[in-house]
Amino acid sequence: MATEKVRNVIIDTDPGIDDAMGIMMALEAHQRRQINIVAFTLARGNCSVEHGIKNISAILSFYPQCLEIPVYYGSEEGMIKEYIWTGQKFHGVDGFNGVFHDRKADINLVHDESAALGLVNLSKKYENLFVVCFAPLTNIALAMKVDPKFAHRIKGFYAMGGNFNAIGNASISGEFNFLADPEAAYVVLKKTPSPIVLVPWEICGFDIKIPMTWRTNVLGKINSDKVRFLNSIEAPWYNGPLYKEDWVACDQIIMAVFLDESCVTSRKKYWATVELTGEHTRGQMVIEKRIDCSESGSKELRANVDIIRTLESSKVQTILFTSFDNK
Ligand SMILES: [Ca+2]
Repeated sequence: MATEKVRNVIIDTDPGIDDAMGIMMALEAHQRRQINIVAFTLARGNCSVEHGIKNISAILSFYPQCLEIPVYYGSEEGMIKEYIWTGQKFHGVDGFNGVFHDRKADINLVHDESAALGLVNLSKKYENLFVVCFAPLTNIALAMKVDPKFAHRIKGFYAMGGNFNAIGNASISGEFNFLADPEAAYVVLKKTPSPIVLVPWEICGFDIKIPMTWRTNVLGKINSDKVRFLNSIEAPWYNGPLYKEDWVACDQIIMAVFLDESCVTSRKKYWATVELTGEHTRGQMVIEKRIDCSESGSKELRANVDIIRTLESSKVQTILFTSFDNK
């Protein structure tokens, strides 16, 4: 039996709280040689890129063996319009809920090349390369614009973003990553040569049922400085309106899918785009559900998203737990 080649991966992130756990899951898998992280590219979203650099430095401080992984500055603004966050900033002033910590590391920050150009150049350097997107898609869209062949060299894109039933979290029908830069999401969906594996907001916010008691009493009780750090930055959310009986996890879920797709119980390919001008619906993902585009479809309506519809919660919990439980 041929052994599967280790997948190379770039993680595009706006390092907020759920990003932090998703990144650590990836770093744990990197140390196990399950995957090979070739770079982090930073985008503005949950926090500014400047805060993002501090946050990824804090995350990487737990992984001194991984400090050679390059970190690229990404765009501090959207493709066209500046996203104005009208509600309270969900990830706090700095992306980590403003929680005090003194974690930092001497990261391998790339000063002379932007994230978009980094994506293009790394795609020429590495085969079997995947991109996992935790952020607004600005860097990815710019890379696709700069080099039309870029996306063709990527073996697969995975992203948390958009919505399946027009339910929003950052507006009535806008999911945060897509709403923060709808033009970027539009470009990425238009230009991707193969369907992007997408975990939409509804899975994270409603459909996956991971009890808060499991998050705090099982995952949260793993005896590890990394888990205690993740607990500390997430804890301020627990008194808010979003967290009731079930935990809300976003970027962790797409990372779980990337690490072990056996947690997926149903998925379907669609043609989708993004609303750019609606008074209430800017940023909403619009999906062609009338026609089956999953196999062929017309040229305009070829499948460009592979939407995860259901996951086996217990399997996702196992992926999360075993990421951090190194016994
Ligand atoms: Ca994120």
